[in-house]
Amino acid sequence: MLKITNVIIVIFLIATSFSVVSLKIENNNEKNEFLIYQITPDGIITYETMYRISNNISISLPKIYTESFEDYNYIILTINELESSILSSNFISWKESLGYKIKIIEIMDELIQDQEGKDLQEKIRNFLREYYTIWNIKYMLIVGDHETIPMRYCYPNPNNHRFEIFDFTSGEVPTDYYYSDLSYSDSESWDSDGDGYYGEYNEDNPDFYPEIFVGRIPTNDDVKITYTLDKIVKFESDSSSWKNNALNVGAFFYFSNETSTGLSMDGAVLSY
Ligand SMILES: [Ca+2]
Ligand SMILES: [Ca+2]
Ligand SMILES: [Ca+2]
Repeated sequence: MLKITNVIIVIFLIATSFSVVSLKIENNNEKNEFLIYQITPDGIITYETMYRISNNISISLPKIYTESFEDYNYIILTINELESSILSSNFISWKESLGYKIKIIEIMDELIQDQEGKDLQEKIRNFLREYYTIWNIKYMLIVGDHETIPMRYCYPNPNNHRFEIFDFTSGEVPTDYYYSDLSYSDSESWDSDGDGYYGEYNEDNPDFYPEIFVGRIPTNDDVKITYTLDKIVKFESDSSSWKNNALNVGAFFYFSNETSTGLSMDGAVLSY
């Protein structure tokens, strides 16, 4: 009977606390053994750790329990100096009205700076790798230019590690996709051969399947940032009919009837 009561107390404390919880057990049994649960918005998940607690001992629950209550599916990564330009726009209130849970992260935050990593890019990626499942991150918007928040520089041709500015035969290719494919550590994926050159075809092994979706507003100009974010809001919130008359032209692949000769494509007809 006491065990059941204790389990209920544990669940109650975890569910209502957002800081580290200290739990005091008071009963006369020699020892109690019970499960501690992690509760998420999706329901109750049994945490695999089982604690054995003796009389009148206080335990502090691990950080993971409290952080699991944070749920941010939309991260904005920026620097302190640009945060006000983001807050000046209607972007966050608009996205929240759509149901997104937004958190602004600055690159100097401990969450990033305390990560392992030989450069800022790897620290950012390791932060994302640690938190994308805990917070349910689905989207990250980078606000800042490439010098402020660098891309990962990759070398798809493993025999061309050369970089000369304005030389288009240089082998260096910058990409934010590095922040999107998070499945494995750098040494197991983006630089699996360990030579310090990322994304080499046939030598490194990113899996190219995104865990989160990454975009960027590539400027440090406050006015342009606010303008761009409000423009996105204006576009997304506009439901008028012109949106049904737009064709975004680009490359498309793997359509039906792809191998037919002539101009016939997949048979789709555009209406206007
Ligand atoms: Ca490599
Ligand atoms: Ca290599
Ligand atoms: Ca992946």
